[in-house]
Amino acid sequence: ETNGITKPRHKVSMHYNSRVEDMHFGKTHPMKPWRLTLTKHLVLGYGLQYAMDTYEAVPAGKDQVRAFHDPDYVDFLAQVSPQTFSDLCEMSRFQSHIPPKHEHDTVDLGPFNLSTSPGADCPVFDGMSAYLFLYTGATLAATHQLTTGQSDIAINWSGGLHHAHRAEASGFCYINDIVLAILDMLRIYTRVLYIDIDVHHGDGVEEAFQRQPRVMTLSYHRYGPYDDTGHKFFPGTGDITDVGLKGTVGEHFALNVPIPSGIDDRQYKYLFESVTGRAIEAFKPSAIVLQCGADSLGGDRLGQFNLNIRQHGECVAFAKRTGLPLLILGGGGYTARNVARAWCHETALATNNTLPDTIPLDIIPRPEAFQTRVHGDGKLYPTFQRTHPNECKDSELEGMVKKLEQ
Ligand code: V1S
Ligand code: CA
Ligand code: ZN
Repeated sequence: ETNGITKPRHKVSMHYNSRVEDMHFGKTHPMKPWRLTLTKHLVLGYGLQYAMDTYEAVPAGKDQVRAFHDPDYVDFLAQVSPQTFSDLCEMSRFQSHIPPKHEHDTVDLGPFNLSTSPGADCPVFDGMSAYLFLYTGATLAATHQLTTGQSDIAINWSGGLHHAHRAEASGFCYINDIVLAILDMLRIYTRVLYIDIDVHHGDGVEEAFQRQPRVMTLSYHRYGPYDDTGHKFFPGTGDITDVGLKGTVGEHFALNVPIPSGIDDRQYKYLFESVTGRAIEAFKPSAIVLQCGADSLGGDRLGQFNLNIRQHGECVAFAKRTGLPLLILGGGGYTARNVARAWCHETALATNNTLPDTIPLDIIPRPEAFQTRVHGDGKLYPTFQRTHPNECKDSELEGMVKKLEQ
């Protein structure tokens, strides 16, 4: 025992490489790898490293990434930098991947939906190639720990990038580490359940396994009609009627739970536990992958839900109670201090520890990130002020659960 932190009976491993922290997507870009620095500070500050094995991740190999992605795309990602981008774009085999320009496009897109224009969703930035192969390497190492029976739960907070497609970056995601992990798991496990609590639809993972009855994908996300700016909430897919590719053996092995803005803890608990519970009963998975995007928390810069950290964590606790091999991944999350709080809390849950609400400010490197009133008063579990009016009606949520049961 150290710091009151104890080792659980089951084995937990965390996979990480601090080099991902130095990456900058761009000044105005919401994705801040610095949130991973803050997460590390909390995890180490509370002493959770004594409750699990920690591994320094190494980059994934190109061959491993090709298990899902297009070989030209993998070559491009392996070589791309702000310096090489325009030369690579000139090469003929990459030209065919340039998307047609749309009259509403605000940024110039190169091949594979990549861009060097400021404000692009998937910018090309310094060190990007190293970053992509590192977060993927961490996920594959975590997966290997599970499939070889060395861990019961394996964690990679730098992974969970669910929007990437076979030959296209999308929504801050370049390599779909989740798809690669599930493909690896299918060698060992008969059926894999993928659960996605990021506020966005897990479209890349769903699409990759739309014909695969051994993988069930289940995403909870903000979804709704066009807003006043004429946009849908990104990526605009994941309606309740979307249940996998019709007419294939994969039909009915995708589930989508589209949710209006402002959902609270009680309503989310009801939805998550009824739908996930029934999915587990019907599908009988042999392992679970949980994408823990923290942009479903209240106060997120992009998200529109009102979840508190404890309810976000309840989803992890629910998956853990199945006792199945569990891969825990990060994902979105754009209010860095709250991302760090949630993922530290969930690391504690994975290792059967309970943490005091008072953050050990005296021993973490950047206490001011959590200390001031606007930064949450030095607490691990602040109550978020509601920022989005609750548009969820209990009766409609009940109707949704009934619809999904069929
Ligand atoms: N919402 C949102 C949002 N904000 C941005 C953005 C803002 C500033 C920048 F400098 C660059 C990008 N992009 C978006 C979304 C993508 C959200 C991705 C979520 C990822 C995840 O959390 O699920 C997993 C890590 N993109 C759009 O809304 C698309 C556009 C429609 C608007 C933005 N422009 C840049 C492209 C087209
Ligand atoms: Ca989701
Ligand atoms: Zn998201």
